[in-house]
Amino acid sequence: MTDQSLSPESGETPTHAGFVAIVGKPNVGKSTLLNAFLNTKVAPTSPRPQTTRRGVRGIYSTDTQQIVFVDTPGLHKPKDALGKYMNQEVQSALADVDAILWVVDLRHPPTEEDELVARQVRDLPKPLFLIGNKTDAAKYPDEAMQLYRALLEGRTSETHERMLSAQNSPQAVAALREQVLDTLPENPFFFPRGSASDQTREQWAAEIIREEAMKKLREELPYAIATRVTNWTEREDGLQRIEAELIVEKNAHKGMVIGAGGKMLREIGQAARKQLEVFLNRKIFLGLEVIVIPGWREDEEALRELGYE
Ligand SMILES: Nc1nc2c(ncn2[C@@H]2O[C@H](COP(=O)(O)OP(=O)(O)OP(=O)(O)O)[C@@H](O)[C@H]2O)c(=O)[nH]1
Ligand SMILES: [Mg+2]
Repeated sequence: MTDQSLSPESGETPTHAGFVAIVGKPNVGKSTLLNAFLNTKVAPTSPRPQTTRRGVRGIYSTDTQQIVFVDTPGLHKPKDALGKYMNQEVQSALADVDAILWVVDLRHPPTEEDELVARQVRDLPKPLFLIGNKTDAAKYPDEAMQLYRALLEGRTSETHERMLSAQNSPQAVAALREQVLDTLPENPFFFPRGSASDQTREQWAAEIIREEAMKKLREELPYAIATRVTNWTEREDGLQRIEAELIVEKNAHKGMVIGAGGKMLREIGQAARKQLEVFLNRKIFLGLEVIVIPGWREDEEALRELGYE
């Protein structure tokens, strides 16, 4: 039933609302697209694959329509319990949503991982949008698009296509958003108008810190890091004091994250603080600590404790 506190007006106008999953293999630009849809930073993005771990929801509302975008981790062959959790996030998003955006990278032809995604979405009886991303950097976008399209051969349900640059073409992103709005079923709003995400501010800030750590660390380390905010207080003069932990798997990793003379941790902290200040429009004090939870990526209980459940 319509919850009056959530519906825009108690008048006659019917509202349309729905969940829309953004899926695809790692690193194709799903989270960048989500942030572009909302004109703000809801989800972490980085040049490294498997940046997104959790199905983050980003909400876009007009007076009478609401899209709840569900950003998902890149579908891949999982190597550990964390990877399995990430793929389950994709499966549950696909099962629950009203429409699907399948994002592909037009700089390259499809790979096995794209085929894996195609098999998951091809026969779902929901509107599907094939989004060819990174047109700004693609040499043969039309040829690539054709190869991705071929992976959907035999599909019988509603299908749309778009080629765009999530990073550089706000107009194309807005046009796509309009088209997605048109597919929404009649429903009351799921979230209050004005909310941009279902994350708490602590979860969001922890993701920004993890994004900066992922960008700066090398080799296996970006994947062996989790982050959590342990304390957030506001001083009388408005300064926000945020304390957070970077969790690593081994003592040896701890030293690498801290770096010589604390340099690496300082750089991560400065970059994260700058981002947080831009988005919160406030002065921030960010205190970071590195702690070890041995083998957390394989430890179901630790995963739950870190919010991967
Ligand atoms: N040139 C170009 N790069 C882009 C575009 N969209 C995203 N990128 C870059 O692609 C990389 C991956 O972007 P993300 O948004 O993190 O990709 P994702 O699909 O969410 O990745 P996972 O969460 O790891 O699955 C980042 O370096 C982005 O800056 C685009 O339109 N053009
Ligand atoms: Mg992502």
